[in-house]
Amino acid sequence: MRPVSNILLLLPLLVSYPVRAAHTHGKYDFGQHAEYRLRERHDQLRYSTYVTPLPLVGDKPVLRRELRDFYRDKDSWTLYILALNWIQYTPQDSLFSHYQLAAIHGSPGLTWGDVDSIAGSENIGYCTHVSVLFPTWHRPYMALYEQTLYNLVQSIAELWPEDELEHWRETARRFRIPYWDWGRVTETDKNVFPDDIAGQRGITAYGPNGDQAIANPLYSYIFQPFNASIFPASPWNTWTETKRAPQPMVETDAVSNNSFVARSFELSVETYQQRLYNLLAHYDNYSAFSNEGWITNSANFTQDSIESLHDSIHIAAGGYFGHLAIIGFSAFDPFFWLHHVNMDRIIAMWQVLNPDSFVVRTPAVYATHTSKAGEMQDSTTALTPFRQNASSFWTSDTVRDHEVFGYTYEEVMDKDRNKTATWVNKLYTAFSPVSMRFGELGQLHAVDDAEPARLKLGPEQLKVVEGTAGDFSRTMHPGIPKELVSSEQNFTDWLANVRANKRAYGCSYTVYLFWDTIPSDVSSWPVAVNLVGSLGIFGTSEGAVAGSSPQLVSGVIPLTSAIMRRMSQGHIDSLRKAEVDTHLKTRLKHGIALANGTIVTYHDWHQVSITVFTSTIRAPRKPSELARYIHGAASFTLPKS
Ligand SMILES: *[C@@H]1O[C@H](CO)[C@@H](O)[C@H](O)[C@H]1NC(C)=O
Ligand SMILES: *[C@@H]1O[C@H](CO)[C@@H](O)[C@H](O)[C@H]1NC(C)=O
Ligand SMILES: *[C@@H]1O[C@H](CO)[C@@H](O)[C@H](O)[C@H]1NC(C)=O
Ligand SMILES: *[C@@H]1O[C@H](CO)[C@@H](O)[C@H](O)[C@H]1NC(C)=O
Ligand SMILES: *[C@@H]1O[C@H](CO)[C@@H](O)[C@H](O)[C@H]1NC(C)=O
Ligand SMILES: *[C@@H]1O[C@H](CO)[C@@H](O)[C@H](O)[C@H]1NC(C)=O
Ligand SMILES: *[C@@H]1O[C@H](CO)[C@@H](O)[C@H](O)[C@H]1NC(C)=O
Ligand SMILES: *[C@@H]1O[C@H](CO)[C@@H](O)[C@H](O)[C@H]1NC(C)=O
Ligand SMILES: [Cu+2]
Repeated sequence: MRPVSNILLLLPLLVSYPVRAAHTHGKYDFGQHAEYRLRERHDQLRYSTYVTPLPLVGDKPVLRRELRDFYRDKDSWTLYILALNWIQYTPQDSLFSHYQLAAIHGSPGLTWGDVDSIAGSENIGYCTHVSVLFPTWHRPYMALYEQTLYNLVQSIAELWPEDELEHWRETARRFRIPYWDWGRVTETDKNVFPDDIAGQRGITAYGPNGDQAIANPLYSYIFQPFNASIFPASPWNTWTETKRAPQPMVETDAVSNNSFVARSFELSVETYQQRLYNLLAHYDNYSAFSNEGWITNSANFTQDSIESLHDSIHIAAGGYFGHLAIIGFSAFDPFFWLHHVNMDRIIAMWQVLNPDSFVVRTPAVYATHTSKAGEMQDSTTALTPFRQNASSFWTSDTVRDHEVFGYTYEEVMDKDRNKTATWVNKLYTAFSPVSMRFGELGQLHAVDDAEPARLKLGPEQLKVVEGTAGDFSRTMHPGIPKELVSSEQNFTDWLANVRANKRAYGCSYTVYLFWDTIPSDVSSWPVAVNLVGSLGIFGTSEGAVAGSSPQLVSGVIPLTSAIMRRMSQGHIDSLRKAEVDTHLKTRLKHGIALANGTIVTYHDWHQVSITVFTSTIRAPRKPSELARYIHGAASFTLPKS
């Protein structure tokens, strides 16, 4: 798009690569000649800011894989790490640097690819939130990122010696970006958050120029160079790299605590998995599923949304003060991309299950770089700044089928409802009475007639579902008699519906539920052993001033698994509604913490309400069928203190 003279192509010769002295590990050194070739290739990208489909392999779209599976494929991993490291160390003035790709999303509000801002939106990103375009806008965004890495990977593969070239070229052709499934629980992958992969600052990377110590591109992004003025406040304007759960919290020399993040995911995967299962099984309307805007006519049973669940993951992975927990800073953290590719996979799964429901005309709640709040959005709205060609931007209609970009996911590759449903049952029922049902049917290992032949989950995954895996003590509750949980193949599902004002505090915040006592030290809340669940809300400073209208959003904290654990510990005798309600009323405590670790006193709870909702759910009769909502009723609203 941007006219570039040939002279510019010579510039790379003169560019030197800043490696910050403060960091002992840095950029992979490909060698002088190779660096030049790569830089030249990377710079050629600026001829086009189109997002284009990646080449198929064997006439088929290529699978995007889960981070931990991808990690075990050592050569693909090598190419991925080298390409990530390269874009992170590409100077920030390049359109295809990690910095500028991330800046499309939020801060500092750059104009990308000459797609200009409207007046008043100069300082905000292009991303759409609380919007029917939330799922579809991020699809070409991830594709642009994938295409950038893919192009680099093709060039990096060329740097190996002649006798290895064919192998590396073949590996490169199959390159697609990985995703992080934060709902995945297996015995081999003990950490839901892959602390073992992302937790060390430095790693040894293999490459065409041998093994080298480099900065781990999944640990942080180190700004190139750091510009304090893009961050309005302390501590971010003192931090030269992205951080997760930084300790000591606001100090300039704070260090990410990835093991804290890992611990909080270990405790919360139970609620994330129940939310995900419910979203896939019970939400059949795109408007309710797609975003967290409180759709007033939405039933009490569909108060959650994929966007709200996505917010919770962001805030948990960022921790107090972490970049991921702040909407405008989040894309700088390398985990943003892994999380959003997973979001895209979940959305693709939902689409296979609900092929007929999609974007309907709805007004935008928030402004973006190119659009005003209140503007109507529909399936033909341009998803800026992602161009399809010289005359068109991608739209929700043109990205409706993800395969248009040349990738797919194992769970949706056949676009067969029964196969996708089977995957949902296999992957996300470890903390649901649904797994009891499968255990009873003896169908965990049985190959259903509709089961995809490719379904090859290891025995370790199934063991978890059976509740026999030693380390997963929070897993489904061995020893609870089935009669106490379900009758006529139905079971009762408990949810806490949370309605809140996104603008209440001018920053992100989290609603927490605990059993019995609220821990006094707020920094321990995400990892408290008596945590029932939490709901993270991506707050905005917009309209935080008095008199501005509230932006109501809704989300859900599932309670069923926590109640069953309570029962297995002897606190409740049965799952009869009256008994459980009494227990919840007297023993469930709730608190709110802001992203900066401030506890909100009840006096300052603005427009936050938590209502317990119970429903009767029909368990599936076979693995290719999902649980079904039958009826439900609001039980009671939690008192403020
Ligand atoms: C730093 O960021 C500010 C705000 O975006 C911008 O105006 C300024 O030009 C940047 N400085 C440098 C050296 O890039
Ligand atoms: C990091 O988090 C872990 C797990 O919660 C905790 O045990 C450890 O003390 C924390 N480290 C620091 C430096 O805060
Ligand atoms: C949803 O629950 C609220 C109480 O929290 C109740 O007032 C309302 O009638 C319920 N709506 C529906 C559609 O059942
Ligand atoms: C989904 O809900 C929206 C908003 O309430 C409505 O306009 C649309 O018709 C519904 N879609 C389907 C497929 O029912
Ligand atoms: C650009 O893409 C649109 C939408 O698919 C298509 O209708 C149009 O013909 C294309 N234009 C060019 C110049 O290729
Ligand atoms: C999916 O399963 C249902 C029954 O559970 C069956 O009627 C239907 O034919 C299956 N569809 C496909 C495409 O296999
Ligand atoms: C169980 O589910 C069936 C529908 O599948 C329904 O007819 C029946 O009333 C439910 N039983 C109870 C106790 O809710
Ligand atoms: C935390 O954020 C709130 C709202 O922005 C602010 O009022 C409060 O002073 C902050 N507290 C700390 C310790 O930074
Ligand atoms: Cu996000």
